[in-house]
Amino acid sequence: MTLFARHALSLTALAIGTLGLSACGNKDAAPAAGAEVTIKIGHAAPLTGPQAHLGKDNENGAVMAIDELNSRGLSIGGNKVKFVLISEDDQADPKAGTTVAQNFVDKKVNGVIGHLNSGTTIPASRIYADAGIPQISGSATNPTYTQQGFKTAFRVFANDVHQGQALAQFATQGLKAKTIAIVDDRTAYGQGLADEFKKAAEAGGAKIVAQEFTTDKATDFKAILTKIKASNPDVLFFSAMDAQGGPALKQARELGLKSAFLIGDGGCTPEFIKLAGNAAEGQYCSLPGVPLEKMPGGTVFKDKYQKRYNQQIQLYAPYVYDAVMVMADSMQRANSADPAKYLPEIGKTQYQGVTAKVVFDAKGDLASPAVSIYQDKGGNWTYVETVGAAADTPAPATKK
Ligand code: ABU
Repeated sequence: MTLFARHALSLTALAIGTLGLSACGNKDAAPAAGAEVTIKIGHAAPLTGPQAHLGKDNENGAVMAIDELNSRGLSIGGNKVKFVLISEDDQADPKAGTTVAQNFVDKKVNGVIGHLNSGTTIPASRIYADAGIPQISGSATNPTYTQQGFKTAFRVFANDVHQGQALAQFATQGLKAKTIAIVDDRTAYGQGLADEFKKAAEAGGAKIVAQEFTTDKATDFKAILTKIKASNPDVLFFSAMDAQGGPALKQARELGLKSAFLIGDGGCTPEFIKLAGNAAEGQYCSLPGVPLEKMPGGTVFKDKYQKRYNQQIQLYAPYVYDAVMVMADSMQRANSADPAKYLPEIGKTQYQGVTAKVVFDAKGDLASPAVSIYQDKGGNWTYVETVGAAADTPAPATKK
């Protein structure tokens, strides 16, 4: 039993009693020809705490993919396969993330989807790399994740070099900001994105007039916002998740801070607008990729998601869905779910996903990432523009 809540996942995880079995009751034995084989996919995200709504959204995307794969009745390596999702709560905590990762290794999962946060994804990635287990994140954006030289690390989402540049370009050219204040939450995501944004904003001619720090647990931002108000910046870039960004924007307006408010993907959610209330009107966020409506399978996915879960997509569900599909596609091309056999196929991926055509560069990042900017209009994030190309068909560059 782990320290973390295990989430039994409707139809998909009901086979959890067979998770240690390669096939039909023979633990770790080679499956008999024609036997059904279980393929274990680990999924990690915060399923409790202030980011639980995002973790659940990721999990929902993974469950949809797993159920769809199972409905296809696939055979791999001559055996009928059943995909099972093992979803664990890493609490968005780096230490808990490594415990979850070790747990997945001990369970001999065939691959891992996640983690959600850069702060958990990066330390966990070393554990997966050491164990040779492929990992695809649909949401972690800190560039370090794919810069460590691990053959096992991939993501189906633009990283924060691209996102920081897109945000800075929008601030300096779109909003014509000359003075900018930055707040970050000191997580791998918040700090990393703030660093990339700052570099690009300064290169674009803006002056950073204030820089303050918070945490991913904070709820009261009035002290740092009061300091920022004194410098009266054109733009406040708040590099944190929605649980902090929404209340911070609300408090900024209560204090009379009038700067345009800009937040990255962690705040580009319906939850942010709910938390910020009327203060969100007219403010901006960025999100890797193109709007759901412009994605190849976005509208169909959105309808299926809303029908199944009776709620809006929060953020990353379509990317996590694609991450599972890319992993399964690689297994099919390798004709094996053995990590050592299908890992080389991931780097050669040319998969037409819901979100984009997924093609990786030599590091395991998307070869041709895009980032879009949105503005809250009437309580909805409304598309403004896309910076960068949506992935088309560049030549795949396999990890060496
Ligand atoms: N990309 C924002 C949320 C996940 C992360 O920590 O990277």
